[in-house]
Amino acid sequence: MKRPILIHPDPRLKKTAPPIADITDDLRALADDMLETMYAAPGIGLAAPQIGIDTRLIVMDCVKEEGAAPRPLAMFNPEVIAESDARNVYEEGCLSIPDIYAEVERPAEVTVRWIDPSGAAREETFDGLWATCVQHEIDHLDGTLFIDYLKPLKRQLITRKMVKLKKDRAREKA
Ligand code: K1U
Ligand code: ZN
Repeated sequence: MKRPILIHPDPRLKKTAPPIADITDDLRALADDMLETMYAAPGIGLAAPQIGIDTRLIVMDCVKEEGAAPRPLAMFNPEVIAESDARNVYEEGCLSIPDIYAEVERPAEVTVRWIDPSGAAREETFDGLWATCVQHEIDHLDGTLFIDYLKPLKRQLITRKMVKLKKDRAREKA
């Protein structure tokens, strides 16, 4: 089932989500809903707080090549356990901040540990877009948005735009 995505500003996007104790069938179904929501958006990642769920679950699939097999990942309690000194700048977007893109600098490579839907512990080193995306998604679990890395004035301008967008959308619905 596709879920509605929260738009910034929203207090639910600014919280630190608590860890998951057990991978239940309900959480596996939530991961499936998040993947469906992400692909439909379309996007390459999604974090549970973006659909108003206060828990440490992210999904992503950064396969971009036309005709390549998809690689959906659902990560419970993901954590960065190592990062490269080398940095990478990528123009990021966010499904909670539609149509806004800005350059953000982050570690070029990160090693992430997480629990997969079967309950198994996994570890992998990501680079390129995968590294950017997994850091962006883990940030969501800690209440951080990519605009938090921008200068305050730019962040304020974007926030004002989003307030207007939300008002316009609410008016269209009424
Ligand atoms: O977390 C999110 O809001 C999802 C976000 C992930 C992300 C994008 C770019 C850099 C870092 C993290 C998105 O998916 S925004 C949409 C997007 O990037 C995209 C949409 C369609 C095709 C390809 C990319
Ligand atoms: Zn985002």
